Amino acid sequence: MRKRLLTLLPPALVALGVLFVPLDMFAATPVTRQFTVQASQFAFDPPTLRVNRGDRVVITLEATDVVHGLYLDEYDVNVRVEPGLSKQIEFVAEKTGKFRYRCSVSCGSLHPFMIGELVVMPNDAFARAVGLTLVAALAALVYLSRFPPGEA
Ligand SMILES: [Cu+2]
Repeated sequence: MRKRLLTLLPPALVALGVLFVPLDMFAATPVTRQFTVQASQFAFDPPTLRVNRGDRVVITLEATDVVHGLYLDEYDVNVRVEPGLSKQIEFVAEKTGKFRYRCSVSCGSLHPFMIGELVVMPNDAFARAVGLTLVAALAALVYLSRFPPGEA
């Protein structure tokens, strides 16, 4: 029984490595993500922007009714846009997490609720998932070759 467990130890260690070692070289290549966000009383459309870490984010902000703004503290973004016009915002999403952005111009009674969300995903989740699957498959092969089913 102990021998069987020992057989699984090396692949388990490799699996931990796959999970936690920084894998920058396997990370998805950063791309430019373009969004057009329409600001109107009292919402952003679309309300959620999803990108991967390292992506260059280009947001074209349009105001459809009155003057609005877009304020995203963590990325040092704060712009104001006149109705009928648009403004471009550009930054590199180097921090992962969920970040709220809000309207920075008092645009009416529900202005405090005019909120959107930027979601920055770690860009190596897919590479790690593939790596783990391969390690698990290898471990199963090694285990079965040493302890074929049916043998005591
Ligand atoms: Cu507003």
